[in-house]
Amino acid sequence: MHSFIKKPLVLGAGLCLSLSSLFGASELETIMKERNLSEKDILAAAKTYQPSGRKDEYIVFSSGGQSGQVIVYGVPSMRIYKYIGVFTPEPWQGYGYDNESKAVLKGGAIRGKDITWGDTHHPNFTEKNGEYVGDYLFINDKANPRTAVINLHDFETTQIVVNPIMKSEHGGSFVTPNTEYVIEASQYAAPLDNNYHPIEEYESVYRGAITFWKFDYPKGKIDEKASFSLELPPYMQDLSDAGKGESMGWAFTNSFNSEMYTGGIEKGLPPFEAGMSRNDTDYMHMYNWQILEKLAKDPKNYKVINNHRVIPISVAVANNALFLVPEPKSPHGVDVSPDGRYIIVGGKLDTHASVYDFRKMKALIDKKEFAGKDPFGIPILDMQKSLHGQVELGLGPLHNSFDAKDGVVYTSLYVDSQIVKWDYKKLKTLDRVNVHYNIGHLDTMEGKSAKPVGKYALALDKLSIDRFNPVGPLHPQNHQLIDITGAKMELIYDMPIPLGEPHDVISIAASKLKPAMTYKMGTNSRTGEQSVGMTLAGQERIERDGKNVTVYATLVRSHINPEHIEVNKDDNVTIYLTNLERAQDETHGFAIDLYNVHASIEPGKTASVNFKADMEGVFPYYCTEFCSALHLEMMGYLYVKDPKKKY
Ligand code: CUK
Ligand code: CUA
Repeated sequence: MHSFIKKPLVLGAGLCLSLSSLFGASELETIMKERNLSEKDILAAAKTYQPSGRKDEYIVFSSGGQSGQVIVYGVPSMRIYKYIGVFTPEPWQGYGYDNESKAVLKGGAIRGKDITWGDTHHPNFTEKNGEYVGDYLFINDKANPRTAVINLHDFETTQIVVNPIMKSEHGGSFVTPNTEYVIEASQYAAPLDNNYHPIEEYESVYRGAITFWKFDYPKGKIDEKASFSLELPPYMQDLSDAGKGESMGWAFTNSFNSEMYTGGIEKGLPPFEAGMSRNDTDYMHMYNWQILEKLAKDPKNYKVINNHRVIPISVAVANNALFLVPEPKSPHGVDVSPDGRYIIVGGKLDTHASVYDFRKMKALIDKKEFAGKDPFGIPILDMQKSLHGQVELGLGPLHNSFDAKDGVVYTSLYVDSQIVKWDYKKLKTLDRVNVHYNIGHLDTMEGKSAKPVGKYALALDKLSIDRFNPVGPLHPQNHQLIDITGAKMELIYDMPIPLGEPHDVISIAASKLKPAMTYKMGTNSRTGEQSVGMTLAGQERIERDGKNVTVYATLVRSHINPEHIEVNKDDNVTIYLTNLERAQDETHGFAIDLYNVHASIEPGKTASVNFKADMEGVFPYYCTEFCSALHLEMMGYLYVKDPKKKY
């Protein structure tokens, strides 16, 4: 430590500075000694620390796992900026409490049942020519097959669509290069209809599927009617990726139960895990959505299941739109290279990553040279003839993310707890770094786009074990930041994630995001349109129509108008709340005590709350954001009178 102070410190930018000329050398030395910090630690801190007011260069959108939310944080600081309510009510944002967001969550109800949680996995941006646009984000719910649209104009969820045929999914939400479709692949095979079918019908009735959600860009919404699906064998489809560049029009989906094993541990049969990993290979599905989209226009090419168009396997095969390629058993991630030529597959139970060459696969298809057919008549390409090559990376390769440097990719090793840097063209490993512990996904900056930046890698570690202060048996997960600019990868930050299992992240240059600071006055943020309840100063009023009471209220520092609302017991009360502020960050909240009512009203927004006044009494209401020195005075009273009683 002593020698470090005398030695010149080499800073990240290659700048050579004598430390003693920068700081009181003795003070830094003392802190380093007291906190037991090495020179490497000081460098890591310098690479990640943001002085107050300094902005991050990249913004990361992370799945919030079982919380059903999306987490937004910055790189390199790893500071968390926001949790976005997506599949789950979120009180701070009024998400699931005001009428506008209730309508969004209602879109996620399944067969009439409200679902109040989600298992979010893969966030993805809208794309243009395979590059991230940064105006919308999609994320899937594995548990309850759903896809959500988040408008990055205000970082609010504006739509949830329910998959009409799947009972489980995983390979969502992958976006085609010009956001033509958002791809959602099923996971556990199940009947596509909603009826009971015994497991004996597994091969005849249970199915996988790919749904192509049509994104209506001008509306910023998924068009459910224009969306369709492709039927697939019951192979337990997994992750997916859309082709780009020379593989434009194609998409790729892994699977892990080509055995079509149906379990039965309770009857003394081998468990699923054994039966599903018997074969040496499983299948990568390769399908052409440009052909399928044309097929879906003609009723003779599809069947209708639950009011949704589904193209049968046989139709896809007859039109050269569906093929299988063997891949090492129980694969996981499938990632298309930035130029679209190579497809990299990680095999959980294999030490290799397999690099497929789309050009070779396409040539086999064009020549109709197949190695065979699966039981459903799908042509199978020869594995060796499809491969560019395989590289031994280590134990449990899962996911891949690309570098700006041609041919360079980073792969997570779940079992080895490492990230490997390697060259998928020259088929050789370059470097490896330990992570803590059991990494799932990883991400390099814009690393899954057609123009990866690289620069930093994020390791999304499933276990943190001993990395943080203990907080009970349920440990936080660990997102680690790695500097990948040099020849050696350097771990520079650990961030505990206290919210679900954040499977996957996607990163974007902060400069590409252009969020609004306030709303146009009277905006219903979930539709983007002017609210019917927009109320300007002087328009505040209470209207009664039989038992329906509608309040048109405004909020501005530091009062709510009106300050007294009187209704009869069992009235149906709707309160429109317009925040008249034009200054940024002057959000007002609105709560009615004891009535389970809350809303967040950002400047310009109109939100509404609705409740049945079924409790008699006096109920204070107030602003829940500390918005001014007279914030506590920003209040009023709701009076609920029983019309049958004399007071
Ligand atoms: S999955 Cu979790 S580590 Cu859902 Cu993308 Cu691979
Ligand atoms: Cu408005 Cu506190």
